[in-house]
Amino acid sequence: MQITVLAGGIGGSRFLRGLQRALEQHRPGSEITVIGNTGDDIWIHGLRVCPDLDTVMYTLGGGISAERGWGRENETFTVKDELAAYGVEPTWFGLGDRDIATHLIRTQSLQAGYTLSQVTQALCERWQPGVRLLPMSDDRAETHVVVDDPTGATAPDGTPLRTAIHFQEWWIRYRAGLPAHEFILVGVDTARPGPDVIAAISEADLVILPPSNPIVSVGTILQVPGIAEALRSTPAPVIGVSPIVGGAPVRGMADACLRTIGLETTAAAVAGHYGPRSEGGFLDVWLMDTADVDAVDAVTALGISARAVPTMMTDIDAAADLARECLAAGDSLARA
Ligand code: FO1
Repeated sequence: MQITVLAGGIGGSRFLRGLQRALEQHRPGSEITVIGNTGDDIWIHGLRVCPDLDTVMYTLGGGISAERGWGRENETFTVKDELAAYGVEPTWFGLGDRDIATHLIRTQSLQAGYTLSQVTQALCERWQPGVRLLPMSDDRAETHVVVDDPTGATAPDGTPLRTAIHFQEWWIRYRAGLPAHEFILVGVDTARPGPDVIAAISEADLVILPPSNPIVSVGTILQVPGIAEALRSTPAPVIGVSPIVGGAPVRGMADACLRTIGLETTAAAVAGHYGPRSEGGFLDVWLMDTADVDAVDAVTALGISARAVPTMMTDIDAAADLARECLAAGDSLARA
């Protein structure tokens, strides 16, 4: 069975670990292709950092920091502290010493002319994540956030001046606490889907939208020209899992992202945002947590089949149970 997952960082990676476990038990020989979000990518001290690709690679490769959910286990931040001692900005980004090796190889390889897809494949040779990890694009497409100027600068008429900061600065330095007026995917107009990305969606037996951030992770992937169209038209069932449980994001700050585009922080609102396949949207089935069982009717009324199942991935077994629910939902559609 060929399964394609559009994934962001921590939530998507945790889901993927469960999916691997579920497939080992129920569909051995299946293959997973992950289309990874590269909108979070950033140049830091001359190094190209790809947070969501690395989070998937480290999590599935066994190198992730379980405590943080990102970066390496047994990490130290000596270089970061030394840079700060020189007064070099940014000091807000958690650049780990072990992590720097990944960024050095990636940066040197990109500068030698290799594509991000080729570099990612080479890095995965070491980590053996057990999935095919495809960047959504080999072209630069970075999420920037339009905010009121953090210094409080105003125009002559007293209105706050707006500025665009990199998503990582908004997310890490400001903890998504600066009201975001808009997300802009810089470079997306000329970005092309990475090699094999469209085929991974069109030729899949099942496509899953895991509980990643629907705006700045899955939403970013869907903005790369050609990808949304491929998802709308794939013959494969498309199953989504709500990242919102009981009116709050399970992790991260997706609520701040939903607010920016005027969506309420509910499982049903996110389902509506993705939309039903039958009306040009992306979802055949929407899995929400049992805490949101009351929203099943509202989502069904949108034209999306909805189920309430346990979605809290408290450990790999729980993630595997959730993955099995996705497989079952896909089966029920494939037979239909
Ligand atoms: N997240 C943080 O909250 N603080 C950090 O200092 C931080 C550093 C970092 C370094 C490398 C990396 O791959 C991820 C890192 N993240 C950090 C997580 C990252 O900002 C998020 O995982 C995604 O970009 C948003 O999902």
